[in-house]
Amino acid sequence: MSNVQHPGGISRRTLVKTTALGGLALAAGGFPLPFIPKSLAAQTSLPPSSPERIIWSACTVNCGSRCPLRMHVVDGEIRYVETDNTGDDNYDGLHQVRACLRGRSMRRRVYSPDRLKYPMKRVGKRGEGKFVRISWEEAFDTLAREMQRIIKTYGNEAIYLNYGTGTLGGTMTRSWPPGKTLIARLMNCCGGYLNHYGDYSTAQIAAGLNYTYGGWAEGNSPSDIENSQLVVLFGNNPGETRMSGGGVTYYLEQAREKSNARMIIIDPRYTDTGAGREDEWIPIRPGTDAALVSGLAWVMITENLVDQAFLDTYCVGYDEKTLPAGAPANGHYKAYILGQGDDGIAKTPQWAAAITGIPAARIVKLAREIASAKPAFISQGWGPQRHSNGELVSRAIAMLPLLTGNVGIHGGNSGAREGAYAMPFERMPTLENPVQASISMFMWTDAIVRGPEMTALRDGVRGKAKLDVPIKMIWNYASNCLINQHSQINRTHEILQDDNLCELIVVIDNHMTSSAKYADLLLPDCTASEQMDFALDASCGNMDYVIFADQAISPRFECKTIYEMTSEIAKRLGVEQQFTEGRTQEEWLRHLYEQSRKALPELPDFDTFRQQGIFKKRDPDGHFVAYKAFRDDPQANPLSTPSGKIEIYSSQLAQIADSWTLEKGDVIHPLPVYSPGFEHYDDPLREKYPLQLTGFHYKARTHSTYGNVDVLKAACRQEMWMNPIDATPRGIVSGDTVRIFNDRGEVRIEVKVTPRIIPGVVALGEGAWYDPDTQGIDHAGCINVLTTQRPSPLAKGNPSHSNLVEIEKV
Ligand SMILES: Nc1nc2c(c(=O)[nH]1)N[C@H]1C(S)=C(S)[C@@H](COP(=O)(O)OP(=O)(O)OC[C@H]3O[C@@H](n4cnc5c(=O)[nH]c(N)nc54)[C@H](O)[C@@H]3O)O[C@H]1N2
Ligand SMILES: Nc1nc2c(c(=O)[nH]1)N[C@H]1C(S)=C(S)[C@@H](COP(=O)(O)OP(=O)(O)OC[C@H]3O[C@@H](n4cnc5c(=O)[nH]c(N)nc54)[C@H](O)[C@@H]3O)O[C@H]1N2
Ligand code: SF4
Ligand SMILES: [Mo]
Repeated sequence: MSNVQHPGGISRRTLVKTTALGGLALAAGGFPLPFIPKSLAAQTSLPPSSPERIIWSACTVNCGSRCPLRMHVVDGEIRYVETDNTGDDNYDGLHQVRACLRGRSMRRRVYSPDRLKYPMKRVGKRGEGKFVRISWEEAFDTLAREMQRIIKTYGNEAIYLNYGTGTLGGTMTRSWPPGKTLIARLMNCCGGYLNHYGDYSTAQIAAGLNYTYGGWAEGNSPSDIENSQLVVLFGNNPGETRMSGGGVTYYLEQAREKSNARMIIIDPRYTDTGAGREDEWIPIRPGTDAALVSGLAWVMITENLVDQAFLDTYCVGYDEKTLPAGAPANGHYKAYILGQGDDGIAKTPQWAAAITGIPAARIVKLAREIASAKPAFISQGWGPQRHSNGELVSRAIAMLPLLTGNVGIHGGNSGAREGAYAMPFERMPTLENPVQASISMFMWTDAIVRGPEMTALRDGVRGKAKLDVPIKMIWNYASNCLINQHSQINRTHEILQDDNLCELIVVIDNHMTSSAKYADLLLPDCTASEQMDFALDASCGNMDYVIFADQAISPRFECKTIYEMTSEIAKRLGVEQQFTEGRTQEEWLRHLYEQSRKALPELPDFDTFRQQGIFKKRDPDGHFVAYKAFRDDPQANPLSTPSGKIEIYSSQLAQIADSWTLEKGDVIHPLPVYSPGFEHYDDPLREKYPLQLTGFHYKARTHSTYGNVDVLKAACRQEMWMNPIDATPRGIVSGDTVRIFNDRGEVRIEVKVTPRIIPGVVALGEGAWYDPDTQGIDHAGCINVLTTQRPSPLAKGNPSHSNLVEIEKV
């Protein structure tokens, strides 16, 4: 079954030619027509009294891209939205950064009926969504008073800044990481807050590859694929997750046009990144990539295809020669693969086939293909690591470029996700947090219920041996992680409903989201269209840019900017001068801009930039090559790992494995071994819940943001993917409504029966707007009703893609 063909069997070259810029229905390129209201299409008929102004703005959501929007404003209202029109459309020049259809639908988000209009306070039970309108004065006074009470009663450690990425691309409005937000700046003026580490995106890979490479694992820029012979993507779907004309999907295809690199996609789903452009799709069971890699390694080792000189020079623990002191005999990787280690199992292709669902012959062929293509760009998205065994998976996938010596060279990669060139641009200073303690971003519900029981060695508390107090107040800024985006919604609901536990929840958002319904104080924020900011943070290739996101319209209703809100609260807490330093929002932006110009002298003056809207700069080094300095001279440029080398065997992990208290079944291991994790393909729980449910990031939304835009919902329906082999015996056909359920809850949604998914697995795009009925059954297709709060072993991260469920036709 592993050779499931992609639909149509069209050669990718044909498709690439006909679909510039990624060629996706929702990708960049011109597609504005259906979204211009009919009455506005004829701009030429505007009365002379209301001249049209075109204002540069931006889409600042967390999609990994970042796009400029040009707002056409008439009579103080956005009439329609266009995107970058600067420069030429030359890939080798300062190419255009074209927004996807989400960004182009921004008008519908700004003018949505879901917009929060006034400050409100809760009146019903928490989570019921019953509020009354209050004045801003009352909101600020209450907030300041309650915050002081909580600090006095419990200390600053009881105040938590929840994860929220709704506007992480802003400078003043930046909502993540927590320590870089205006909320953090405010809290740091008043004694600090409980911080978090890690993120829902990359918890497991960041923790895992930290032990391999030391720190965040870098990747070559995707533009460097023009030097590659082969591209191997493990659970990496830039066609859907890096969608704009400035994003990875554009680089990937343009660079492959130059190098003619083959592309192999390893994913349980046939993704839009493939869509005819790939050379092969290899479907794999979720959570089993480490087994596939082990099988590939067995072939490479036994057929003498490994780059022994690279492993000897740059790595620790491949074989006995470089095994660190203190490691057990035969504790090295080669012994593990050949069956000479602890478990005594040879990781043959047959062994791997039984676990992954990929035929042994295909594994042998793939090993030879990868080993013989020099150089090869081997990368992983973040789907494979968003699992219960994700730390091990991420390290295992990184073994392939190590075994083949592809790290630190042009056309190669580290096995991590693609990297990018980044300009030095100044960000808002947020001061120091006096509170040392931090928790994994995934563990906040536990910190509400049992904070003082949470320790470093069991729950991953950092900065301290244990927490002293539970979370008593939450700032939830630009976040739907109170409910929608956090795992196990029914459990979270129970915890939040009890306002004796967490005593104050402040939500600052644009829309009445499911998280907003859990606010005690609900504060309406301006959108990017209603204020001035700079937009940054695109994960792209070898061209970086910054966008002047100007104010296009005045704030809607009574909305205020986050800077105004935090300044007003600072005033009430007696720290206004320290917080504002006497500057308005525009004065801060002018100040930061002048500082940025010192590092980037080619930046035009502020007013020219404002007119020009976007400033782009190409990487002066051509392409970013991860770990190039280390490869060129490992003595002069050691890594930040304890050995200074790439650690295949990590003594630090061996020590953690010995000292941490772990749940039954949790594995932390010094080597990148295969361990199935929990809720896996071979779990005894499959008797009850036989199907693996995996999530994915969906083109219809950025998480939940844009999830209320009608035209996007219509264009890309929320539906559960299911293979005919699983659907037929259940009497299910496309378009049926199905129950997806496990012990944690139930979701009802339409099904799409398709060979684009491996049998035994169903998939649901994450981020749909949670819509429970009176029995708690969700009717929107919100996957977090079904996901678990159990954290992954090392990162204490979200295993969002590891779930077992059963499906029935309604
Ligand atoms: N099951 C499952 N769950 C997941 C994931 C998964 O793969 N599967 N993915 C996880 C990942 S990787 C992430 S990053 C998180 C993302 O989770 P979140 O960071 O919560 O992202 P969004 O859902 O986009 O919600 C952002 C919120 O910001 C609001 N917002 C947008 N713009 C603005 C603004 O200008 N001002 C203010 N104040 N608010 C604004 C939106 O209305 C929305 O409520 O979800 C995680 N949850
Ligand atoms: N349109 C859109 N773009 C986005 C986002 C969004 O919500 N919408 N979110 C943004 C954010 S914050 C993030 S963190 C990134 C997320 O980027 P990723 O984490 O890379 O995205 P996912 O869709 O979760 O996973 C990528 C692929 O991995 C596959 N996969 C799942 N499990 C496995 C496995 O065990 N093995 C293998 N080989 N593949 C597996 C999935 O089917 C999917 O196709 O995307 C960003 N871009
Ligand atoms: S959602 Fe992402 S790709 Fe789409 S317009 Fe916004 S920043 Fe660009
Ligand atoms: Mo993310």
